[in-house]
Amino acid sequence: MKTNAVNLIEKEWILPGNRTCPGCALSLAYRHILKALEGQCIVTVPASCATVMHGMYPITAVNVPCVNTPFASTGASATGLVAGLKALGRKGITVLAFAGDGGTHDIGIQSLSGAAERQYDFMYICYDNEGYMNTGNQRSGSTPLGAVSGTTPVLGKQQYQKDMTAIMEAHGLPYVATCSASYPLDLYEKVKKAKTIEGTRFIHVHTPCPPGWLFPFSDTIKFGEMAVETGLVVLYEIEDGIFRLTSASESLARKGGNLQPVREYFKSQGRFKTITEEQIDELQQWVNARWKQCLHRATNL
Ligand SMILES: Cc1ncc(C[n+]2csc(CCOP(=O)(O)OP(=O)(O)O)c2C)c(N)n1
Ligand code: SF4
Repeated sequence: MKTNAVNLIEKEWILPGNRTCPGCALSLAYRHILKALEGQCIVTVPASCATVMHGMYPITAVNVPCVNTPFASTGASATGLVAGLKALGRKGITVLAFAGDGGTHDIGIQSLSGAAERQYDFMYICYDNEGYMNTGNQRSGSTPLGAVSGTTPVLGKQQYQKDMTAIMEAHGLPYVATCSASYPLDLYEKVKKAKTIEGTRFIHVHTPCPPGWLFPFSDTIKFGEMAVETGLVVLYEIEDGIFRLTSASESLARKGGNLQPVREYFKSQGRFKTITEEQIDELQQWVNARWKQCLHRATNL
């Protein structure tokens, strides 16, 4: 039976009173990830908003064992945990690496790539708030073209986002997927599926961030949905090379494949205050071309 809001597991592994901002999509995503793993995991987390959420020893808001690892070594830390569990003969525990886009697309990419190439048996989930948010929003490899940040303060970022999921797919992984915190049941189902697969599994989760993106705290879900409805984020999974659109992206494709224009998404966030009409047009063309490729690749339409 498909999971819905009524039959979703009730137990919580994220306790009340954590230190994320109001409207934080990272905490919403993490809540559903831990539900899907039923708490049977050891997490390794590099410096990030997720570390802040875990809290300072001996007080924590997250009821699973966690290693705080240096920024560049999340992949290496995960391989160590896998080796440790193997040496102890412990089975049924997922090693989960949970890192931001700065810790994944940029600073942690070499240790992640090495671990994935060796096919270590762990799940890596990157929550993507499109910047180094814990330190006040510096630009990352995943910050969108045109976004103003602490390190792109005047003109906004001049480069496109790095497609981390495509990079991980190129490692020949048994499972890669994209998700959005605005579609938590899709995320939940994907983590549940990934839990049963052996080898390195990579899941990328889009997690809007109100203080970094400069929109009201109450609009987190709306912006996550807009990203999917415009095709800026496409929800899919690739299992043993088979590409499937899922959730809202699958529905959009089935209803004729018409995306919402991207303009409103950019115009309603403070971080895009300097974006030009040319950049919006460029981004629209980029989205259209990528969506066409996805429709072409999808095996489930
Ligand atoms: C080697 C190293 N460099 C810089 C820092 C400072 N630092 C801590 S968290 C952080 C931002 C992390 O960004 P990201 O991985 O995107 O996660 P987010 O904060 O957005 O959750 C930085 C730069 C650090 N802890 N270690
Ligand atoms: S800065 Fe953004 S990602 Fe970090 S805790 Fe606040 S809302 Fe969440």
